[in-house]
Amino acid sequence: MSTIYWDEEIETLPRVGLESIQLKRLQSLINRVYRKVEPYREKMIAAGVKPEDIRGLEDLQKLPFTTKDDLRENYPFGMFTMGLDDIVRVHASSGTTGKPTVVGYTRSDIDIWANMMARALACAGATRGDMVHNAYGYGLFTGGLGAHYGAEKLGATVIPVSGGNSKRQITIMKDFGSTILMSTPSYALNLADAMDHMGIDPSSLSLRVGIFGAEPWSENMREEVENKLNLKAVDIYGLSEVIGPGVAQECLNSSGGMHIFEDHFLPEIIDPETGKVMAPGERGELVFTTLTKEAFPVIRYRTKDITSLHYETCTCGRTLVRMDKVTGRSDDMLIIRGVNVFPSQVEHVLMGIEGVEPHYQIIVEREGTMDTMTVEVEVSDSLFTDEIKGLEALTKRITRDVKDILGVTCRVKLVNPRAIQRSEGKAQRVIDNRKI
Ligand code: DLL
Repeated sequence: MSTIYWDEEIETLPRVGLESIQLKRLQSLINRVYRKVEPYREKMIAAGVKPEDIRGLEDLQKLPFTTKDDLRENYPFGMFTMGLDDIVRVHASSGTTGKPTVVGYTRSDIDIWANMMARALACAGATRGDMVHNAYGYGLFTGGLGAHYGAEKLGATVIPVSGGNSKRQITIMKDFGSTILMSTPSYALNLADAMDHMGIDPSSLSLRVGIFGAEPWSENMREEVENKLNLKAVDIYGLSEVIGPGVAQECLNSSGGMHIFEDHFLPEIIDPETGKVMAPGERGELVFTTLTKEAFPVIRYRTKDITSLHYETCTCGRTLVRMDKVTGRSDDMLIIRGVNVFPSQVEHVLMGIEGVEPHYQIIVEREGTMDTMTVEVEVSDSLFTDEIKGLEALTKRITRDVKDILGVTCRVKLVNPRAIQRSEGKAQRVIDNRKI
């Protein structure tokens, strides 16, 4: 097996071959789910669709969507296709509102997941010789265990360090010779900060690749992390409802975008308003149907993540479709005085300005009937100790750039280095006080 592919045969298959595998798997899935999961059957009956109506991949569009609300209404195990005897693991995604979403895996699901993660790691350039420093959180979150099983499957050596205790992480990185860092991009920056404090030069470590995901991060943030940690940073995407991490992975010498492991996860892009399927290249909401999962398959699951799909063969040789970086979630989109703002756009503006640190928060408030947006951002040590003039100029520059690029007026608050709370997992970028 070549090191750049975990499964070359499937990853470079001409698309007609791939589509024929997808169709067979889709038909068998719909049959099984119709028989075994009442909420799916009821929705299909209401929509007037029967399993035998799925004759081609385009017939997928006849099926109703599944949303997080469907999963919540059937909390905790109501959407499983089988009894708990055959379920060997559950995970849950922390719901910020309402109940969490619970997902279940059979032994075969765990195997498929490990394979997908091994494919993701190979796609990111990992080999058996790597020392994988896994700083995704272990627990109900799928990041830690998902990455762990995949790295073991690949035959690499895993350090199951989980999130937190950054100083200890750096000592381990140094002593064990970690070559691949897996964490959220925001936690990777915390590690870079801690390294700086400890007076450790990242080029004295063995890190060569960072596999970062679980939250949106901009191209400017990529540059920042690459420079601060002296590694090549690639993006990994996934969500618990679909399997966890390892749904899509950016390849090391990417021509842009993350390869979706389409023989297992069938993607569509829809207009979030109308539900209409959009053409390749158009931006919209990503929807997934899982083709091989046993315990907890999903049909047309609306992720709320905004991206687009590209079907041209990649320079790496993979024929698997590529999804663009996720710019945000449709439910993360802030509407400030009528203007749509994604936190990632604010990040893009901030990271393009010298002296600004990659640590920020957006605070949204309502004053009377007016919504206000305050961007709180850390500035570098040197700037903070400089005269006031420099800070004033920087405040003006950020306000102007946000206005010019996003079309919205914001307040800017420059804060001391390390004033903004650090995350060990996913960073909280937005504090929306309007809801309270
Ligand atoms: O975050 C799974 C994961 C773990 C992915 C580790 C990558 C690495 P959930 O907690 O269910 O699962 O959150 C899923 O996180 O719908 C996106 O909104 C966001 N997300 C995940 N990966 C990315 C990414 C894991 N690369 C939700 N870019 C998804 C942007 C991402 N957003």
